Amino acid sequence: MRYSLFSLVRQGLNDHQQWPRAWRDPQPKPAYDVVIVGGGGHGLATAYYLAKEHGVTNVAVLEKGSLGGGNTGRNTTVVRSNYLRDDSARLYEHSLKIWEGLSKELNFNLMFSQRGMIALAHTRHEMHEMQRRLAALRLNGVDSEMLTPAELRRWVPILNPRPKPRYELLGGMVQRRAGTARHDAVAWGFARAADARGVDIIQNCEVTGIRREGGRAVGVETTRGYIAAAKIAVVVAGHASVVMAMAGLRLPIQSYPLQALVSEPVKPILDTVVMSGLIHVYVSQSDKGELVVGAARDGYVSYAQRGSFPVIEDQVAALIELFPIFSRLRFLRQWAGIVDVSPDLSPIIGRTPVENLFVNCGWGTGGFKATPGSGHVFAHTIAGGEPHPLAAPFGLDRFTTGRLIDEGAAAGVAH
Ligand code: FAD
Ligand code: PYC
Repeated sequence: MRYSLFSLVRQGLNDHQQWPRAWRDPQPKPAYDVVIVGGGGHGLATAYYLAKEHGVTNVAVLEKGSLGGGNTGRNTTVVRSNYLRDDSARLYEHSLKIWEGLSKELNFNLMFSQRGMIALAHTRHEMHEMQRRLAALRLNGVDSEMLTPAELRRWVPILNPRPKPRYELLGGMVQRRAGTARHDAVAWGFARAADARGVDIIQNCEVTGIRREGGRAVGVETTRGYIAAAKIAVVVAGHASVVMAMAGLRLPIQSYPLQALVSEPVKPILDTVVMSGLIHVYVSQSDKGELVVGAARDGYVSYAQRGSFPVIEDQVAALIELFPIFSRLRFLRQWAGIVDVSPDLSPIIGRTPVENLFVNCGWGTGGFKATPGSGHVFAHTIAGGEPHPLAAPFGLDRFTTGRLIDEGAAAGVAH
């Protein structure tokens, strides 16, 4: 079929009119069975699984801004499950398995791309850590393999070609089922599917207080009035301490900015995700052609959700150390999200000392990959009042029992 320029413009304009809303825009009701605070991927996934798996549909998701405007829309989209500890490997692998069928389940293209993720080793210590992790992953049935320097260079020929680079390449570890997904689509896909099952998604509705009667949480104060709730689930990532303080609880969480940046789009040059813990940078290429680059979190706790030049300078220096070919690339945007870091670098999922108040936080720099799995186990925990078996080790009580899940080495480059 041939189109004139005029008919293309006319069709473009016409076809973009009167689209149905992907989700409704309801007024908040006076009361719900479950109020979820936070309309990021985790909150929306929780709402979806509450409705789908547990038949709990009298649910509101309250979001202070727009859906996915927090870390969900600010992250660098790496999805993987190659964690060291048994509890973490099981939880993240549960999530990765859901990712593998999620576009179909939600009937929404999440652009999930299992292009693999390679972690580089530049020191003997890193090689030992990887070999130890590989053994643990195999015991947990999670795919991963070591790569020799020659295999690395065959797969990623643009790695620093100098015979004696400042950071030697001793080897690497790849998870082939790892990859990336389109972050906004994850929020939109879960939102549309939750809405279709009756969940009220309410944007521009900030929770400003949590009302308690004795030891029970009974509702939330919001910028759109008071909403009563039989159960309240707080899923606000970097703002977890702030919101939980409204219920009188102090969390073992520190909040830091984590920055990232993207380049101008270029032709396909990198078909996997590459991460260096030592040099502190990771990079992948988006489907648009942009290089998506991130690095360590800021050195100081802060709620300042913006990029800064010193961090960007370090990121770019590290990038060029690994990939000299990018030295003339122009960068287009930089930004930050506020990440919620727990003492053992593992999430907190479950009940709290306040009855009917649940929390899901502490994913730090690595929760995007967990979005579907986190929502799935959290919904189970809220619906039944008892932790899902995969979530049970991640309760708040571990900071008093001492049963920590230390993911210092496997949590990614960014901690
Ligand atoms: P969010 O998406 O932040 O959602 C929480 C929502 O709560 C926000 O929309 C916020 O507006 C809302 N909220 C806060 N306070 C209130 C209130 N009082 N009332 C109502 N709503 C409120 N993870 C990976 O796995 N892979 C990566 O490659 C990766 N890269 C990252 C790169 C960067 C730069 C950043 C910042 C993070 C990265 N992460 C990554 C981490 C990941 O983004 C997060 O762990 C994950 O997205 C958290 O999802 P969430 O739904 O819990 O939080
Ligand atoms: O957890 O894999 C990760 C990650 C990559 C970038 C930031 N976090």
